[in-house]
Amino acid sequence: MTRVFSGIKPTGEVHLGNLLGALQYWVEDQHRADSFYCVVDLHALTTPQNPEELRAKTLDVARILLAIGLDPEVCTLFVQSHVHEHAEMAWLMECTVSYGELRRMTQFKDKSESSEFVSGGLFTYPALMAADILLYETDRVPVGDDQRQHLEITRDIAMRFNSRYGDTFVVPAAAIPRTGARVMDLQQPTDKMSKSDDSPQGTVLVTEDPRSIEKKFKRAVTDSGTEVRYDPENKPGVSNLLAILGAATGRTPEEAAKGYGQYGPLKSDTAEAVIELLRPVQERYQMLADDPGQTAAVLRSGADKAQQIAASVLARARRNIGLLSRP
Ligand code: ATP
Ligand code: LTN
Repeated sequence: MTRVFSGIKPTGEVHLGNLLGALQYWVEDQHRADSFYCVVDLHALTTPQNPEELRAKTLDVARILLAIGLDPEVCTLFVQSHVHEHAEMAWLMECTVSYGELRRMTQFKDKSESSEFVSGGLFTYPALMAADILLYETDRVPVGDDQRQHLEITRDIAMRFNSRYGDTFVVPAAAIPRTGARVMDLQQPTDKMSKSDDSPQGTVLVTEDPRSIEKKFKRAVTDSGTEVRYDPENKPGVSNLLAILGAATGRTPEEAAKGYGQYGPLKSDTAEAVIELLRPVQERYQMLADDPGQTAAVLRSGADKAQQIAASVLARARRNIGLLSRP
């Protein structure tokens, strides 16, 4: 069976970009592949976090993943730091990737330019991500378009390790959806919707109240002119609404554009489609919030299951790279 692995950081709140660009595919994949989904708390540490908030967010993101439809009977859901093999494997990856390769990562450039404190971990972030993926003999990694470069570097690391030290890792493929792959900020439609950027009016949260969602879409920045057409280059605002409407209703943005002559109805229909998409998710989220033990139990058995695989792949990598086994 195909093995799928993906991760989400417990920084900020889960938003519509996460859902349409990645998480909805996780839910689909769990039924056709052996799927591992991870709340990557070690990756969150690459930027300074408040300890209490990080702990709470880690549990909260797991709850949201269950609410959107991940079924712990079918897939494996766990927290990255609960399986210590990730941190250890990351070191082997850091020593396999080159400085030049890391320096070319655009996410590092973007994030480091806008931060006061740039950690060493932010720079070596892709090595930890490669460790996550390679530990599970992953065939396919469903991610949003922004992760394309990180997937490429993971493949390069795997191939280099295999050619230096013998066959050790499965070389994974990216699975990037065509529609919804990059949901943009409603106020700045040339930037991606993001958890950690400070743009509350441009970001729609998965747990957000319907009235507030409606307001945000009503105030979404559109483009000059009045024509409704999918043209991300010249009409980024309208195209983003069409991409969201399409992804929320299972159509392409071009199909979603049909029949609209004005921006107003497009905005209200998009808001309605999003509210309907989120309604059952929010109901389940509330039920899980009322019973925190349920999510904790899922994470405990998820970590046990993940660790069995991670430990055996790490042992193979340690052996092949030449580390002496503990006598
Ligand atoms: P941050 O803003 O802190 O970088 P993020 O919102 O990008 O976080 P992640 O935890 O890094 O979220 O990503 C989880 C998944 O969501 C990834 O597969 C990522 O590609 C996808 N994703 C994130 N933002 C968007 C977006 N605006 N459009 C589509 N997919 C997205
Ligand atoms: N870097 C990713 C999160 C992430 C991930 C992974 C995704 C960490 N490890 C492994 C897929 C597979 C991000 O910023 N969205």
